[in-house]
Amino acid sequence: KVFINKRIPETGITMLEEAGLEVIIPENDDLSHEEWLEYCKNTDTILNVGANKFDQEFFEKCPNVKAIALFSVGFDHVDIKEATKRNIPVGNTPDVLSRATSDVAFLLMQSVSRRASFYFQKVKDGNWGNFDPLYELGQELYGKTLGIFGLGRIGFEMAQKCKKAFGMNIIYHNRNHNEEAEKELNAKYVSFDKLIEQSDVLSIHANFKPEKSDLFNASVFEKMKKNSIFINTARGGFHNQKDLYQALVSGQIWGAGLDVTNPEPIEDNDPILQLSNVCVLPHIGSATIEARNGMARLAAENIIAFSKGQKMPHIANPEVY
Ligand code: 8YV
Repeated sequence: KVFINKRIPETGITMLEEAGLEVIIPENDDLSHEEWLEYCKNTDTILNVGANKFDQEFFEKCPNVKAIALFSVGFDHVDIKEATKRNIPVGNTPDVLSRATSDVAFLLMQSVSRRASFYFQKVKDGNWGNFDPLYELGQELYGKTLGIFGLGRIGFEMAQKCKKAFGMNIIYHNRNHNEEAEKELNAKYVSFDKLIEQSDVLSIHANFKPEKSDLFNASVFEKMKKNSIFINTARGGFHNQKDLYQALVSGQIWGAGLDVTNPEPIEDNDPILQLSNVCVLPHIGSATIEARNGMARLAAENIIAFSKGQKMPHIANPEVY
């Protein structure tokens, strides 16, 4: 039995059924936390869509769970230590969404640099405006410096696009050196301080961990360039949204593009939504037909491997083996 809390692309469901597994998808797939827990208690194998928390409470209340396959690459919502301690493999969906997510980072960068969402809103409001040589001008990105925080698969794709499209210089800060990026993209490893001081566009592509909460806060925005654009398509927890708002209003930085917010969904009255130098999207990084099909396939592969007593091929806690 596999419990899936929300309908995923048919490819994944067909794979599971053809492997002889019984798939349980609730009619109403907008479950409350309690309803979700109730389903989890009665299943041993879970394919999970979204950011439901697999925390101490979960593991205590659902002692029958034997495997978790996430429909996401990120696993910051899972207590990985606890899962590993309990011998539970946690699968994820890397690679298949790297292009789509980096596309959104690239799109936000361009939208902000040319004020696209602001202008689109004006047109929709029936406010085309008169030609004004000085009004809300954008800035070009050619030859500027892209700083990547967390240069893994998604960061690499973003760096590659920016290099090709705008000839941008790439600097990055990461746990380890990324030799491929250094060789192919001439990317330069720099300290965190240098990253924030030198970037014209700063884009986050790291895995989120609680100790990284609010890493991008007032003291960081203060050190960034006045013309800089802040892009976050990773997790909203990385930035302090109030500090970001202040930095944007005071002109400490030039603009921001967010596909992830803090909290999610963003509050309707968040003043950041009123700013002309901001573009906010509702966490659509992986929202393409191609990426979501790939995610469904990888999650199904993980469940099928587990059901056969094999190692999950895409695993967030390989140490479980
Ligand atoms: C998912 C994501 O859409 O993969 C991730 O980590 O953030 C997105 O691709 C989201 O987590 C829903 O499962």
